[in-house]
Amino acid sequence: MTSVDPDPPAPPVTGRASERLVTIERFLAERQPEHATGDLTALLYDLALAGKLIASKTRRAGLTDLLGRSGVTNVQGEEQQNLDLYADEVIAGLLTRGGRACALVSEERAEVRVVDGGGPYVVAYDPLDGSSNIDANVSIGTIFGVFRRVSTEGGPTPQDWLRPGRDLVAAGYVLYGTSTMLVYSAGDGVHAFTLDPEVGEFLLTWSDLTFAEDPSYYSFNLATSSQWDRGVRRFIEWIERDDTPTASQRYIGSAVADFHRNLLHGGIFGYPGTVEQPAGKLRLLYEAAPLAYLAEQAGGAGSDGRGSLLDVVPDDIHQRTPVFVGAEALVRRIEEFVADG
Ligand code: FBP
Repeated sequence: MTSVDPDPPAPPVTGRASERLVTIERFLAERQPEHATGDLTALLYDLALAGKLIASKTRRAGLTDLLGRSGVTNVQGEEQQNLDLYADEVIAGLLTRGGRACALVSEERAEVRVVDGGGPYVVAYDPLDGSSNIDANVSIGTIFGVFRRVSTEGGPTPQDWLRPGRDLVAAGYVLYGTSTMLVYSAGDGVHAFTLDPEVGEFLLTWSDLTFAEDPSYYSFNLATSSQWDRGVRRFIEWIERDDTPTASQRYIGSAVADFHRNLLHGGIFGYPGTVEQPAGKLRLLYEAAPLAYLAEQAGGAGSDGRGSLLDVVPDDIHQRTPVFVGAEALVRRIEEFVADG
């Protein structure tokens, strides 16, 4: 029997390490397609600035009254953390004043926020993903997805935000961890920037990130596995066998952080449906679809167990979905096991 190293050294990151000092502003401007109006670039700047502001608060949360619960319950039935509300306010404020967004979909708001006189984009976002980890000082993040408005007359309508992930023009996240990183794609690969707190700039760390072929990690909350689809349980049995890819189990409980580690070192993150919650926990529009978009841009895949998450058209802005995102071979393997039932 081969002995499995429980803590293998992380393989090198599959992406081009930046040899030059490049700010996100410069990178976005250099990568802007010829026909671009600059609106998307400006909107991504606003999201980067929101990330800097939220990072400055999360870093000092224990020194301020921002830790803890707000006593208010959101549309998901979850008690909102003070930092959830702060992050939502910062993002909504910047995107409303920025003039590039016509509608905002937020995990923390029951309804869509329509921006008078807004621009051509709809932004769906989770202001702070992994809220249950805030007080424990574990990595959390902001997730966002950007759609181009399709309606032409009057104000934006549900046809502008009840969209499949396939229609995204950009997606990304800001990870508040050992360092603050912004990872995004606008349809031309996945790129990562690190916030240099001394100069207050997001500087390019890796461009064109892709999922490593050999997976190092699988990330599932196994505590609910007894309630999962038989196919998903068989996948876990398969990946834990000695004669299958050597992957270690790692689960942070912040989807953005679990996704990020697996993007850098190869692996899969999954949040299956259960008997009690067949649609799972994660939300399609502002958690699952943006992560699936990034996964596909990085040569991986995103699935609900039966097909691509990017082809699911939501009926509701807070619709939930089972989620499996990561290296393509592993996502396909899950789909096969689920199909076998
Ligand atoms: P929010 O914190 O944005 O509500 O996100 C949900 C989430 O925290 C994910 O980030 C994470 O993957 C999952 O829930 C953890 O759930 P559980 O505690 O059931 O494993």
